[in-house]
Amino acid sequence: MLYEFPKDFIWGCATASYQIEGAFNEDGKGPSIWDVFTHTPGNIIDGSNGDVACDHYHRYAEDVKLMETLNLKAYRFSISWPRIFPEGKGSVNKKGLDFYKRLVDALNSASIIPFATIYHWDLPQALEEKGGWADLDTSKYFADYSYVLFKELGDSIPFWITLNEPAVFTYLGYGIGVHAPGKKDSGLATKATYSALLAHGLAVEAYRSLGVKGQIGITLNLTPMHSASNKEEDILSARRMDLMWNRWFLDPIFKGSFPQEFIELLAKNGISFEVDSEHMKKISLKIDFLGVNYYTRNIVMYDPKVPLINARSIEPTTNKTEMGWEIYPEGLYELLTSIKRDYGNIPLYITENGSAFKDELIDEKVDDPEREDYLKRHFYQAYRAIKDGIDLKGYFVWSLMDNFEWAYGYTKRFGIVYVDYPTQKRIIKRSGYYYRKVIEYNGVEL
Ligand code: IFM
Repeated sequence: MLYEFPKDFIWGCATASYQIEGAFNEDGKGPSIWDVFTHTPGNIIDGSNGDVACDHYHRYAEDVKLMETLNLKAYRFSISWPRIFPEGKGSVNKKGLDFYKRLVDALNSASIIPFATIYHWDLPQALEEKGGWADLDTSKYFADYSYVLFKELGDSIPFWITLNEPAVFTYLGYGIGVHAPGKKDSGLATKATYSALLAHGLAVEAYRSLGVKGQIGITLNLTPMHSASNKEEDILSARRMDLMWNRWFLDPIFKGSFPQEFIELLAKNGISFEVDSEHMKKISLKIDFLGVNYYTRNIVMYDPKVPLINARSIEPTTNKTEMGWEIYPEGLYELLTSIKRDYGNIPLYITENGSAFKDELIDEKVDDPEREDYLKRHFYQAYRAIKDGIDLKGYFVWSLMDNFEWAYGYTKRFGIVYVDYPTQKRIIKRSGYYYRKVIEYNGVEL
């Protein structure tokens, strides 16, 4: 049976600048925190970096053709801040801006709707040296950078996403140090969450001030947190995990306040957290949509050894992807319906969903039934949510093509297109052909 999606449903794929572009030091681009982090031995599992990645900077035209072959209606990409402002602020690097103009022109000519993410983790290193996201000034520089993008590209890009997954780049980058800039300090991480949210708000304000025709939102990685048992300590642990990863970001944006319960937990752990009411007004400025990145749920248990939240997620032993993440499609339905219940019927886009599996190139083909199955089951849950009145408007598969998976380097492949890195050849996987059919039928067959 074919489960059909609404007529104007937007099917797309997503990528991010550092993960695919390469050309890390070309045409005046300045270094980003990821250039510095990957060039420091020991940070990336396979010792690799994004210097070349998928060489998309030089191959974007070929990649847009690939998107046409896949029938994509939209493409979500990110803009590299240090390509536009090599030092993070100051004067614009015209050559960097021109790259995105060429890309967006190619997309528009192919009738593929551009969704631009302003920040997907590649902070200019020069700003990190001034304190990075732990410094409030970064929010202001981000707003200035966004303003330039809206002015230069606002007419040709109808959808803007301020930040991708602020929880990940702040907690992993400043709290536990497994992402750039590699800092390990919960206090700094908390400050970084605040400046990141303020940056988002200031960018929304800049967008509205220009009166450009289009929409603006933010992308959050949201994870249903399930308690490992009925024991009170596990239930409370799951609650703290939810507060830290989900509500710490949703509440300020949609309710105009940070969860008091978590502020108290921070205080008990010696982390002070000051909130300025003027900032809160900016952070909670109305947005046009929420981008949701969904990959899995977490099953959470009490663990006194984990600082601050005394909670950890249990690693699944079966039914998981190469990332070790449980395959749990029902969580997508649960998440979408809980957003409506707790925050209202906000227009939503799934801005990322996908999976890493061991792919093998055999006779120029990649047979990846697990990824096809993963996608199919998640599409069905999205369908259910729409049927139940959720205002879900689009779905972006992560990722268009295999790419640099942060601390995992090139060891994990998320693409529906295989990238043969030595030759840079793109080969559409079985899941890519499957997705093309889903788009053609505007529905999922089960
Ligand atoms: O590759 C990342 C992406 O950059 C952000 N969201 C999760 C993906 C898979 O880990």
